[in-house]
Amino acid sequence: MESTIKSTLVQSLGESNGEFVSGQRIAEIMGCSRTAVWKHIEELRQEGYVVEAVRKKGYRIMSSPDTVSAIEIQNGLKTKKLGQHIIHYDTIDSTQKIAHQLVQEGAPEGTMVISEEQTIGRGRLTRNWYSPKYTGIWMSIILRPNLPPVKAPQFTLITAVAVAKAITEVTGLEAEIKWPNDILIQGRKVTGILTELVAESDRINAIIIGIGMNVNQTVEDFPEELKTVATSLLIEGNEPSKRSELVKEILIGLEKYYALYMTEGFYPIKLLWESYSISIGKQVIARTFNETIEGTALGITDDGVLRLQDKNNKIHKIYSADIEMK
Ligand code: BT5
Repeated sequence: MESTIKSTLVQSLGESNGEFVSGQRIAEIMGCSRTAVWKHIEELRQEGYVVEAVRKKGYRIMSSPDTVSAIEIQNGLKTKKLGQHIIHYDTIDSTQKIAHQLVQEGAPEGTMVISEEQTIGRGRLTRNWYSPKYTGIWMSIILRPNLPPVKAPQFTLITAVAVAKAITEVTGLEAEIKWPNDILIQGRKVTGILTELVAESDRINAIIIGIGMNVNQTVEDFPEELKTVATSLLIEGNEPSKRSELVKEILIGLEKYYALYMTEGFYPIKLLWESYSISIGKQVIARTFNETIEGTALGITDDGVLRLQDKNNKIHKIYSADIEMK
């Protein structure tokens, strides 16, 4: 079915909040005949929607398929920019890679790429990100803040707050942030964030925020090497979650915190971030590009840099590292 027709149909049914909508009413909204409405409803059913049809009452959606299509995400999405333009794939190598191409083509702020599966999902440096089909959220969002490039790492922390909050809102689970880019539940990684910068010498052209979230995987779904370090919302909460709901919450939160950051600076984000942080006050090992430092994580600076105190009381500023909790 053509996506605009489908989108209007899903929306007109969705807005009635579970009430029936008459075939006549849908036909008026869509500007087509009642027979055409019936045909489109049949097509929706073939795509996994459960639609109840009752004579003289009309139609209502009983359940939607768990996809992260643009239609599912944009249905009822109340953001101004983020997610207003979505490119959805069934399978792709990496949403991050596509987002880079879109940046070069001049894609507007808020453009988002999302895929049901990634075949070459990537983490930081040259690491892989395991992104199996239909069970997680693999998405990249393009932002175009008018800021100097040094500010880019703060976007990982802004995103972390939005993601941790979205998890709690949708599932009730308590998510914690491990500096800089991990979201953990019960000490295991449920989400990774990858912030990439496209910049000219003194100004950001675009920031591409990649978010990988494990949602409906079981323990058996993870490869051996991830079984003890990774987790999913299903494993932690014993209930499947609707991925599109989570994406909506992430977009709403990210738009809100991004606006807050652009008007008031990093300080209010820092306070929120600290309320979710697991590393502060703990003994950690930080592996940076060229050294390994052990010490106490004191907190983050007003720029989002980690402050680490070693056993000789020397305070180190860590801009980028992998953190191991002791
Ligand atoms: C990250 O890297 O945590 C950033 C992950 C970003 C993934 C998103 S998905 C959408 C977008 N498109 C992409 O291609 N990427 C982004 P890092 O901190 O380097 O962590 C990578 C490490 O996490 C790996 O070396 C594994 O040990 C582990 N890992 C891999 N897949 C995982 C998964 N699904 N869940 C938990 N841990 C995983």
